[in-house]
Amino acid sequence: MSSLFSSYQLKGITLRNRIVASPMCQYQAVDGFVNDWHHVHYPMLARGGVGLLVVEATAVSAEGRITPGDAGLWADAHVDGFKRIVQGIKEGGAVPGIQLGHAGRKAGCTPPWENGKPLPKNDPRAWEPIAPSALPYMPSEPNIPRAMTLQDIHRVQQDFADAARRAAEAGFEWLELHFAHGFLAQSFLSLHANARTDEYGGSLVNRARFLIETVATVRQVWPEHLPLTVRLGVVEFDDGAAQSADEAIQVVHWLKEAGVDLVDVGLALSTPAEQVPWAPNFMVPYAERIRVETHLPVSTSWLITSASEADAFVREAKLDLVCIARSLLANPHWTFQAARELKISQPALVLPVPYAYWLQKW
Ligand code: 536
Repeated sequence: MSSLFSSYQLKGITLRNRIVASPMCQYQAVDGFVNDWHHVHYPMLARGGVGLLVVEATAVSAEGRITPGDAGLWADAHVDGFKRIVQGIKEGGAVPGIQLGHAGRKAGCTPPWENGKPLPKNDPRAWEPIAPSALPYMPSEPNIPRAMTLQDIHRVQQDFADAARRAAEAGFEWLELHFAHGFLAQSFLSLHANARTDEYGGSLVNRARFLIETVATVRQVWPEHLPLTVRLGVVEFDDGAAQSADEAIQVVHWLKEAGVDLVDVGLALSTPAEQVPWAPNFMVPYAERIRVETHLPVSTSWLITSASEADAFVREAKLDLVCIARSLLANPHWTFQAARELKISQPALVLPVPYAYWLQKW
């Protein structure tokens, strides 16, 4: 039986345990370039003992940034900074992963601790977002995006592939495409954002086309032996919640055919009218449903904080991997404490030698 501290293999990659450091935006980059903030932050999380560490949402193009501080991989010059991060993560014993994204109509905002709203048009840092249709996310804060032409669609798909190639060059071994949270890919799926009348709008297969084609394009450049995963928003918590969850099953089947190896089960967040039922572990049942009905491995995040519950989700085959986010910011050694709590006999396995030595009799 698998448990939280069993190793896990997907394609040619083996994780030391089932704990994933979930991607968490830092908004500390400058022109997409990572810096000392990231060079300390990521190795610290890796040393804490996680099996997989997924670096924050990294923009595939400058206009795809959520904020001016997003990390980016839209230029070859960005690669070197990530090489150093990859090295630090590996030295910490974790597998280095990265999430690639494009924020679509949610691009061009201030960081959430300023107000998270669109930069005013007259701000020198502002830019015009692009989206499936010219529909803003916030009716009250109009930041009307430009509707993408077919040429834009194909260019952004190529941007995803180019960024994936750079991620592989930097040494990342696990790729997650951001298809959630109302960002570009999710907004193609959502009727709240997509009013297109061409082959990228209307029916479910048309609304899923951008996602499926993007996976297929990335799969061509991302090494075959390395996992290609997506974070998919599988439920829109609005009046259509049941329908969006049913549709997600079909979309996952298509993504699987296109080459996806694992789905991280996330939220759609495509409309400010959402009513998310925040509660401990609330996304786990959705992940389990995707796993049972599509036979793809799954992970999920969102208010999973207890080691014994995380362990039970793996033992009961509800999740293959458990993503931990804010608990790891609160305590980068959450994994070590989880190992103690679960009475794992060799906690040294999840600690660097100098920490393991001093903590062994502690
Ligand atoms: C959703 N967010 C997701 C982001 C960036 C900002 C916020 C992303 O996927 N890049 C979120 C809601 C509540 C708590 C944490 C994250």
